[in-house]
Amino acid sequence: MQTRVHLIGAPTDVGASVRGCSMGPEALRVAGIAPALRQLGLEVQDQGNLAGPLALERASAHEPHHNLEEVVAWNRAVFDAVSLSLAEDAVPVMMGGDHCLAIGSISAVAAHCRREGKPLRVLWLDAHTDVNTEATSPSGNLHGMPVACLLGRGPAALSGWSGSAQAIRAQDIDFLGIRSVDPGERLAIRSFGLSVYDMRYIDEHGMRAAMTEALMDVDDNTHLHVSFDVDCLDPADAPGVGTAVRGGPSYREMQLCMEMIADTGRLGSLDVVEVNPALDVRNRTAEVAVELLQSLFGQSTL
Ligand code: 4U7
Ligand code: MN
Ligand code: MN
Ligand code: MN
Repeated sequence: MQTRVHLIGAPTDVGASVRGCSMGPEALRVAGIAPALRQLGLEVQDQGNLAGPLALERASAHEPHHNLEEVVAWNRAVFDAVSLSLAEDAVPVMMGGDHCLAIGSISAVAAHCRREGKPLRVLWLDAHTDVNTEATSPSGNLHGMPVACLLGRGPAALSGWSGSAQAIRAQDIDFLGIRSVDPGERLAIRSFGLSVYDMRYIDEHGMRAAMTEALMDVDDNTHLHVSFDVDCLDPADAPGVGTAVRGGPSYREMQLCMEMIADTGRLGSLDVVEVNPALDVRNRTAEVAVELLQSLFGQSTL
């Protein structure tokens, strides 16, 4: 893995209806994300926050995509920042912010991989599959649709950014920790043939088996992008999230997941999203996220 890490804050909550994850980047800084990674010998540069529009209260509740214009603006900034960081040979860490920012970050990563002729694999750690479309979304919130956008099923304004209609192919992404799937998402999972390691799978086979399979096709040349939605964790460990779902992986299981990713040595870019300090208890969720990132970047006990 490269030793240079760029921390990039994207304080957006325009993709969510529960406000507050716009405070996420600062919560991660207060939890010590930069020193925690420096301790591992990484060269860490905090680039501060990107700028973008606020989630304004307006009569948008009936639009099919809430705050579409704002989500586009944020993602343009994210796309540019991630592109630049990858061109400088660093590992960009997008500190969210809500999960809509993965549209911009993964589109930039996909474009980079295409230029470099590198295979891309995406690991989506989340309670949700985020593969809703305008037609299936129960909420209209774009943080529930980034995967659909990346697979070429989003609104035109959020499509084609990587230089191809689909930023990623269905076989390039694996989901882990899933326990909340909307009816329309279930159909999308089947029709795309998405690889989903849901909580039942983890219960029956264990985190080790699930991760071994999810990481199977990662080779020496692979760029691995991890999109870490902190609501993947059990809400007992990570209460500061807007869309909590009971029954997530334990703290230990999540540590193993991160350690196994670190073992590949292929981590090329990362999103850490959906930390919502307004709902948190004494910044516990950001602290847990930082501890997990230490494992993701290679910390081991012995
Ligand atoms: B997150 C939801 F209906 N599926 O689309 C939706 F349950 O980025 C939740 O994973 C989406 O936190 C959660 O609104 C988005 C809902
Ligand atoms: Mn989620
Ligand atoms: Mn797979
Ligand atoms: Mn998500």
